[in-house]
Amino acid sequence: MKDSKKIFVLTGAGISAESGIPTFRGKDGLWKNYSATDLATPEAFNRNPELVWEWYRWRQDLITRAKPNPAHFALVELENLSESFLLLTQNVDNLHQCAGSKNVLELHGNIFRTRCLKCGSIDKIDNAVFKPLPHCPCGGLLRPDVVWFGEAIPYDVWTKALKFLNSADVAIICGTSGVVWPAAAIPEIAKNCGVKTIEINLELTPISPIVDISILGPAGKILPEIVKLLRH
Ligand code: BV8
Ligand code: ZN
Repeated sequence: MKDSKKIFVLTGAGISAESGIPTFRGKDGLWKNYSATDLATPEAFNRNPELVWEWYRWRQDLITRAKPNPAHFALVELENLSESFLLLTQNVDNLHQCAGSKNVLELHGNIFRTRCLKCGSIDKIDNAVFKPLPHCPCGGLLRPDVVWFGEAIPYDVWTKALKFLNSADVAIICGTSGVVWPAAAIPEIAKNCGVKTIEINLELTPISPIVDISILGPAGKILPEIVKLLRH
């Protein structure tokens, strides 16, 4: 990384685990025995918007009480140390932005934003009219401004990310299990662009055979160490 000018980073739920945000895998990933793939779908919302909103309100509350951890702050410093830097996150928790990261692209949206099903306006959850479900001033029902399973990811975000990745020197893939698509395609794309790829995860993942280096350990320890080495 020492002589790398252009740094691309992809993060997943694992980078927020040390902030107390449950990841999506294993027992962590269950809420009232529902998995994310059960609730984070347009079908689930049409079937039972109360249940889906109850889940998102629970997560919003949990995230509001959480703080960015040393992994988030290390990426802020890496951005400041880099000539060119882009952070693509699958996380909807806004913790990168809270930590001070600037060049952040949200691939799956943001849990603190809403979208009106009637007029389409995007706004902050705080501006919602709760009757008791969150509604828009136009009277329309609001949904979280996130990408649900079966829904297209934001095209502009994807093309911007791939354009940057195409000429990056290094790609860091941190805290993702590499099972949700199309984000899971990033390591292979990086490899095909001749970009050096580094994975940081507590354990080996389907991404590990693809990347150049897999560093196993908590992101909150590994990323600050990497940045410390780059400072000199
Ligand atoms: C789409 C927002 C089509 C909502 C999310 C190809 C093959 C198979 C399936 C598909 C395919 N193509 C599409 C699909 C379907 C689907 C998909 O991928 N399904 C999976 C489950 C098989 N993909 C979609 O539906 C996508 N849309 O394809 O649309 C289309 C195209 C055009 C037009 C119309 C439609 C949309 C996917 C986005 C879904 N939304 N989130 C919300 O959050 O409420 S996904 C959500 O789950 C997160 O955003 C994140 O992306 C994902 C969880 O994955 P991770 O972040 O990796 O987290 P996970 O818990 O899995 O793993 C954590 C990792 O961290 C672990 O490895 C762990 O070891 C590690 N870790 C833990 N602690 C630490 C750590 N590492 C370091 N330090 C630590 N301390
Ligand atoms: Zn509206």
